[in-house]
Amino acid sequence: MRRNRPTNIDSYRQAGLTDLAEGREPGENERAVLVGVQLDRARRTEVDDHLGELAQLARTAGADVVHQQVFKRDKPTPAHYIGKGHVEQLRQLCRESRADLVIFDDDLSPAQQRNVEGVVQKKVIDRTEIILDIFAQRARTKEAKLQIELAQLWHLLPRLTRRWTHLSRQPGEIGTRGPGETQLEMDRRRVKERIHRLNSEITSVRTHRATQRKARKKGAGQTASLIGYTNAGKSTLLNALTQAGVTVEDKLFTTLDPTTRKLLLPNHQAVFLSDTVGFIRKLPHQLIDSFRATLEEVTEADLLIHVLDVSDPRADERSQNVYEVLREIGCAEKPTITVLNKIDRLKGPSPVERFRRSHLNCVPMSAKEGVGLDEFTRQLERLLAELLVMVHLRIPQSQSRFVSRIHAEGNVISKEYEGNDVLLWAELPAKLAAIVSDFVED
Ligand SMILES: Nc1nc2c(ncn2[C@@H]2O[C@H](COP(=O)(O)OP(=O)(O)OP(=O)(O)O)[C@@H](O)[C@H]2O)c(=O)[nH]1
Ligand SMILES: [Mg+2]
Repeated sequence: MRRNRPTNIDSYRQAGLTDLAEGREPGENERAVLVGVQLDRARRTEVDDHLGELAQLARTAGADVVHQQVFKRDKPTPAHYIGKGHVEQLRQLCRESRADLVIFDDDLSPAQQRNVEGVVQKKVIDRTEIILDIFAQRARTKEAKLQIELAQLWHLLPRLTRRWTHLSRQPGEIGTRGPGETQLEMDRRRVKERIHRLNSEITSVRTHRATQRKARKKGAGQTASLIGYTNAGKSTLLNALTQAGVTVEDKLFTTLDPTTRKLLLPNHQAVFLSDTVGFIRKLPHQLIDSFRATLEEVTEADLLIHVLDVSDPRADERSQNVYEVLREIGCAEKPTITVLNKIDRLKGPSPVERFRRSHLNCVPMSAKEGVGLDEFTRQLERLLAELLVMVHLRIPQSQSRFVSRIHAEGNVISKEYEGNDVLLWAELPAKLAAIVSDFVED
């Protein structure tokens, strides 16, 4: 969001509006007014907390927050979201605080966005756009860059269309054909072509990643993904466990690209730990779609490590947000360890017991100070040992005690006899699978 660093959205959509920012030296941060809306029965504290997170997002994107405003409304209006009177008020506010842009905590429709921009005469963006902007700034690898550009273009497409059509009145009227419309068609076509090209580039990068993942799987060892709300301490934990040297910062979305490190457990079992992109309340859909490849680390993992910042007063809501995303990618039922992180920051009554009641396999921890790592490793060993793995076995009759044990502790999928051998397909706890590994059939 710094001037002179146009994002894709900026260059396509905001070309005219960025120049409305007067009196700011090049290189200076943009001055932002944040807008929250307290609808009907929403609690004020909740709106304030969400606005606090928006302020963090704005700062992460490189803006200076000069004012935060909450408007009360029974329900949003189709034209301006906050209603015409409030938009006027907003225009005044922007003038007084010499703001360059307005950021809404709620998502605006393309029409609402354009209407508010029309009155306020400042760039207006919503939560989704600011998250997309941060991702665009932070993307480092080719894959992440492709994914974010794709997400931005999907977000742009309806806005591009309507931005131009609002200049015309009725289809067929004077001025609805001609260069404006041709330009629109060309822009739309260009964006669609680019989306198409990005999709095929992403597919080829994905194939490469899938091959890498397969190679890793072959080398045995189970996989676990570190997941959680952004800034919860996932990378700090990965570093504490494996000296991975991943960047840790008190900012949102520090990690975009997955880093995988091997952790050797005390029982000599190896597990591959992947650090992944953080989740956030209302993670834009375009991002979930585009980051599916990155999130595949999560969907393919044998086990999840949910890092939760329990020193955050909104920890319960954060946990729910994480589970919403997990449900969306079909991973909510995976075996999970919940790391109750940042206990060093807890003041007052400890929420640990409360979380233990609502979350499975909890480990209180301070990843930063290395507290709780031993208990975490023990839990990880225990859960990995319980995981079911599919095996194909050929067991000689002389070893039939193993067949009985497999029936008792695992799920037998199929069983056949061949000469003196028993051929089995079965799901077994990893521990038992290791014991019978001599009988694995190729
Ligand atoms: N006090 C305290 N701070 C912590 C702890 N763990 C992490 N932090 C701090 O929390 C901030 C975020 O840590 P990261 O490890 O970057 O968090 P992350 O979950 O990887 O964040 P993203 O990659 O941005 O999603 C940093 O300032 C860390 O130093 C902890 O146990 N205690
Ligand atoms: Mg991180």
